[in-house]
Amino acid sequence: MAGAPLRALIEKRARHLGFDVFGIADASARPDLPEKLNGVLENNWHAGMDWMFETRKRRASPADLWPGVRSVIVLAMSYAPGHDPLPDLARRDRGNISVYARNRDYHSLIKGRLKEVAGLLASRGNCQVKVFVDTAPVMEKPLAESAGIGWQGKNTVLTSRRHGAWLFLGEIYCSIPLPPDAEHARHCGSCTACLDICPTSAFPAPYRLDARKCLAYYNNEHHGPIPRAFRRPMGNRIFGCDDCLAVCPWNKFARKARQSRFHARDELTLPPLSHLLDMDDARFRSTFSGSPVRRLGHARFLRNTLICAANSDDPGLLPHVIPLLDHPDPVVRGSAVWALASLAPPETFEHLRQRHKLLESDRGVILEWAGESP
Ligand code: B12
Ligand code: SF4
Ligand code: SF4
Repeated sequence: MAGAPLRALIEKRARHLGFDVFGIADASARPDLPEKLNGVLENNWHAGMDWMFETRKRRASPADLWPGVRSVIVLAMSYAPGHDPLPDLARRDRGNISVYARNRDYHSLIKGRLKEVAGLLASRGNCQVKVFVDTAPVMEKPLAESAGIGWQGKNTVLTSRRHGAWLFLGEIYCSIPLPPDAEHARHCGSCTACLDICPTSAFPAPYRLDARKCLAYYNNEHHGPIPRAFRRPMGNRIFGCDDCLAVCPWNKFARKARQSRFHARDELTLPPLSHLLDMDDARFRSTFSGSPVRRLGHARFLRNTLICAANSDDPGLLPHVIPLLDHPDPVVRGSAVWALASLAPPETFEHLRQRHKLLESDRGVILEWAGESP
């Protein structure tokens, strides 16, 4: 089987498996990507994500990743929340987990189903296939644009007229030519809502993002202390950031995600910061089992939660912060000092600083965190 009948067969199976959008791009559809990716790397907009530099050649060109590829099938699932998440930012005593991480990790769900579609394609099309979701060196958004699934908005996110900004992407690379879709036109017009709302001005220009200024980079990808300039803007975002997605006017056409595994779990919807600070490693692992938050690890999770505690301006959190001054990880201890300095009156802060031996032994780290020169 080949051509249009093969395409119709795999599209039908994909939709049956819960994919909301399906499109095909020719593997050579984006000769512009090497130059664009190099431009991003030369400007250091990839921040500490060195893997983007290391894999740049095969990332920007499907044929460099796999010389046998002829077509790229892009599939997407909606994770639309069915409500506006922006008001959640005002709940300063709560931890705000971005919409995509409030339930199951999408990687395993999407990958399993992509493999099923790919298996059918391989057997009926008598071809070779490879499947990718997120972590492979593939530029998923521009390929999705070429496959007619949507367009990259000014926030760089793949946006759809039907599903707004709330789509997870996955791809099947395949070794035979399949009838491609037309590239999707851009529908941002004169709108600049996503650029205007960004709390850290992370867009150097429309359609370009400087990850060195993006909160989703700091609270998700970054290791080490959160740089001081980004602590206040982090607000209550303990994981990810949705502002530049949530504000997009195209979301008004999005229906709540069909996949119940992407619907927010109650415990992951604005949990109290006090509960999160009290979690030990075992409790952290069981609460976030299966969620992308678990990939952070307990120490980085505490780091983020302490920064949000500092931003809560609620001294009632101090009893939950103080035990973390003795945490074995210096980044957690430093974040606890930052929270303490923000929440405690100066005399309490001074008293604790003198009492805690760890504060002395980590003097350099701690003073830097507390806002003084070591
Ligand atoms: C690295 C990464 C990040 C980084 C960098 C984000 C970024 N915009 O690149 C960080 C950690 C910040 C991040 C955050 C998020 N991410 Co992310 N991330 C990725 C990842 C792994 C790679 C993306 C990539 O290649 N970036 C490199 C840049 C160079 O790619 P690009 O944005 O397409 O580059 C374009 C522009 O630079 C532009 N450009 C460059 N030069 C020029 C010049 C001119 C003249 C013009 C016009 C344009 C232009 O053109 C390039 C090509 O189109 C992908 C998965 C994947 N393998 O693709 C997920 C992915 C992009 N992330 C995803 C998600 C869900 C998010 C978050 C929403 C999570 C959250 N809520 O916190 C945020 C969104 C933040 C945002 N505004 O982008 C989804 C997005 C789905 C979608 N609908 O688009 C993806 C596709 C994962 C998936 N499989 O679903 N992410
Ligand atoms: S995810 Fe948040 S911080 Fe990052 S670009 Fe969008 S609005 Fe700005
Ligand atoms: S908010 Fe406006 S500019 Fe940004 S992606 Fe949506 S339509 Fe485009």
